[in-house]
Amino acid sequence: MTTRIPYAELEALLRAIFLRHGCSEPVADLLAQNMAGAERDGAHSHGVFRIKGNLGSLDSGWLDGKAVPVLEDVAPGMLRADGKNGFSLPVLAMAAEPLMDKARTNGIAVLSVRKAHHFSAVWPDIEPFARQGFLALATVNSMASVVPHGGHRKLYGTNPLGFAVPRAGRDPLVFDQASSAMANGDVQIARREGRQLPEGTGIDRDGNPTTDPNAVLEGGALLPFGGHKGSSIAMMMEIMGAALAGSDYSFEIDWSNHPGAATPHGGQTYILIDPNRGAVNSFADRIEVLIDAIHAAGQARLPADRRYANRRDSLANGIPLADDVLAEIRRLAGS
Ligand code: NDP
Ligand code: PYC
Repeated sequence: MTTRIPYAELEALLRAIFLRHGCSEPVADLLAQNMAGAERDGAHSHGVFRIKGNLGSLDSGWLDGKAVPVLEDVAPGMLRADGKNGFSLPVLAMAAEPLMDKARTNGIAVLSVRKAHHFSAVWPDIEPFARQGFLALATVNSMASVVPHGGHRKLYGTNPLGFAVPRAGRDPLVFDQASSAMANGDVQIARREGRQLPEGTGIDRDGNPTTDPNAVLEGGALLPFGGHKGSSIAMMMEIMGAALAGSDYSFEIDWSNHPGAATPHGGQTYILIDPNRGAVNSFADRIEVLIDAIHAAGQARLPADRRYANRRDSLANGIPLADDVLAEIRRLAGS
C-alpha cells in the first residue's frame, strides 16, 4: 500500500532524522530539501532510499554532519572549496551566489570542491543555476564500482555528469546521468525488488557478464555505459572531480574502518556559463529551434520531462511512499 504525503511533511520528517544523527540545522535543512525533492520528482535512487547510507556515514564518524565548508576565491573565474569532510550540499549553498557573480562578470566561472561527500542526484545542484539563466555543467566522482573498458577490476565511480540549460518561460532542459550502465542505487533497488538487470550492466567477481544484482554488488562491478566511450567519460569525471579539485580518486576512497559508511568524499567541479555572453544569436531562441527539431525528428520525451511531470503530480497530490517506508521514516524521525 502507498500513502501520499505533502512535500513539507516529508521534508520535516527527514530534517528531524538528520538532526537526530548529528547534523547541524543548516545541513539537516539542505539534506532534507534535497532528499524530499528527489522523492517528489520520482528520482527514487537518490530519495529516501539514501537515508540508511547517509546515517551509516554519520553514525560511523566517516562524515561530519556539522562541517562548515571553506570557500577560497583563487582566480577571477575560479572558486575553490573544501567541504571539510561534510556533505557537498552546504558547499554549493555557500558558493552559489559568488559563483554566479563570477559567471556574470567573466562570462564563465568554475567551482572545484574537495573533501565533500556527494551522495545525491546532480540535477538539484544545477537546475537552480539554469533557472537563474546560466548553462551549468557538473562533474562528480564517487566510490569505485565500475570497471574501465575491457578491464577486470573496479576503478571508477558511477561518476555522474549533469548539464542544465535555461529556457525562456519553461522549466530548464536538464540531463543528469551516471557514467556507468546503471547507477549503483538502481542496482540496489533491483536487488531489493528481486529484479534482474538488463544485459550489459555488470560483471560478477570472476569478470563474467551477469544480470544478477547480487553478483554485481558482492564482489562484481558495473560496466561503463557505451563501452569505451562511457569509460572515457568516467575517466574525465575522475580527473575533473579528484585531480582538479584535489580530492580522492574513487579507487582511493576507503571506509573499511567505518562500518555502515556509504558516502564518497570525492570531488566535484561545477562550470557556469552566461549564454548571453557566448552566443551571437539569441541563445533562448536557438535552444527552442533545437528542441523543436528534436521533437520533429521523433523524440517525444526530453531528459527531465519525467521528473517535472512527477513534480507537478507530487506537489498537487502528495508524494507517494510505500506504507512500510513511511512508517520507518516516522520511526527514525521519532514521531
Ligand atoms: P537515468 O539513466 O535514469 O537517466 C539519465 C538521464 O536521461 C536523466 O536526465 C533522464 O531524465 C534522462 N532520460 C531517461 N530516459 C530517457 C528517455 N527515454 N528519453 C530522454 N531522456 C531520458 O539516470 P542514471 O541511472 O544514469 O542516474 C540516476 C541518478 O543517479 C542521477 O540523478 C545521478 O546524478 C545519480 N548518481 C549520483 C552519483 C553520485 O556520485 N552522487 C553517482 C551516480 C549516479 P529524467 O530524470 O526525467 O528521467
Ligand atoms: O547511485 O551510483 C550511485 C551513487 C553513487 C554515489 C551516490 N549515488
